[in-house]
Amino acid sequence: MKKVAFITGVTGQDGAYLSEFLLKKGYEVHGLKRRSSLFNTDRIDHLYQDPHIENRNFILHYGDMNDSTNLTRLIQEIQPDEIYNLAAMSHVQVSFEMPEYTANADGIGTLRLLEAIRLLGLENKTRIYQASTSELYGKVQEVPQSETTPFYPRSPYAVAKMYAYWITVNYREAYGIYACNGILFNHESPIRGETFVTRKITRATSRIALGLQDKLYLGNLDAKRDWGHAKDYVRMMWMILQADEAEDWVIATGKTTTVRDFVRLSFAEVGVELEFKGEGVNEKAYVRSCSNPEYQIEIGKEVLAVDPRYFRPTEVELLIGDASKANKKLGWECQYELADLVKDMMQSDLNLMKKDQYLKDGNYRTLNYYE
Ligand code: NDP
Ligand code: GDR
Repeated sequence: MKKVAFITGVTGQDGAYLSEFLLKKGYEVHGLKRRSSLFNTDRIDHLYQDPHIENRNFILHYGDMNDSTNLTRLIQEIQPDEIYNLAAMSHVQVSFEMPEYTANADGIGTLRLLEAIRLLGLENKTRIYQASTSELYGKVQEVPQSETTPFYPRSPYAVAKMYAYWITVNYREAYGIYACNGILFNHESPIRGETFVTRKITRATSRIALGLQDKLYLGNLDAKRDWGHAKDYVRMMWMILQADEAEDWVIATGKTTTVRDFVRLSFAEVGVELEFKGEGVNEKAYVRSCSNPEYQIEIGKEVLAVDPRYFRPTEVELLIGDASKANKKLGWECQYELADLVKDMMQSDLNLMKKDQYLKDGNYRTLNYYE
């Protein structure tokens, strides 16, 4: 019998990789997508199956985390063996602008799924994975951060995710539901949303190298993150739901890097060495040398400046995870190093931006949205 999975947030970075992963394992995959005025399925278009064919194994349903009746009806129809709750308003800075929406979708949204499992009497059938986050650790209490490190959330996003974390634990303890939190540290990829810092950097580096953009503006360059590759992390989501017992797990690489060093690594991929000068809001980066003749970037050119609009009201300065529990008990290990991740993202963005260069050369309009 093939297993049936229901993925909320199927159109996001992790939803797309997880769908691929589960389809390869022979699952029937159902995904929740939001109605939008334009197609929003870019990341999963290669998996799309015409609704007119029979025996599809990848099926999309309209819905929203803020709509309990919709979620309950879908779970009743799909009767999933596994639910992966990946849907969220996932941008930390945006959550300061949309705190109530974030609380509803990211916090109460999780409750809606757990309640649906209970109302439908699926406690013994349906396992659920909750996309928890290293943002729960927020203000540094201890490093590296593990399953026993106390939480101190520092944004409306993290506070909403904290509710989701505990309601998942509570439904496991109260009703015996197989419900787990994966406390995942930052994970990136070529399909990472364009406004997260890594993708913003690899896109801008590619555009600057190709002469499509002058400068990159960033916020806090000192923030340190434990960055892994999303492909490694979705494998772990599945492993978490296959374990004998429902538990909570930290997933991380155990290494941390500043935003500034991520910029350095990205520019190095196009043969550019940068020199950083100044401090705080006055910090800038200039091209010291350029060894790749394919990219004609002027020596001394200013390619990065700090813009305080990207500072957060409360910041998470340092994240570094201790995934030894998952390493030991589940045998999980990352296959990608940070250098592989940067290379993968840069190669993909250079290819994408070459399309823009082609359009620009032909006097066609290109997207100039750098947020
Ligand atoms: P993305 O932002 O790429 O994807 C989020 C998904 O949630 C999208 O499919 C989005 O739909 C959907 N979504 C947002 N709001 C709603 C809503 N109200 N109802 C239904 N769907 C909604 O996130 P990632 O793939 O990077 O992350 C997946 C999950 O893991 C998120 O919950 C995130 O908070 C969490 N997480 C991510 C980490 C990371 O480093 N990537 C680390 C730790 C946790 P649409 O495409 O229409 O916008
Ligand atoms: P984060 O990711 O907040 O860790 O949340 P993001 O890439 O947005 O920020 C990482 C760090 O970079 C600093 N930064 C900037 N960030 C953005 N987005 N844009 C900038 O211009 C910029 N300049 C500096 C930030 O201040 C921050 O310190 C991600 C999301 O995927 C969450 O959903 C997830 O839960 C956590 O990772 C783990």
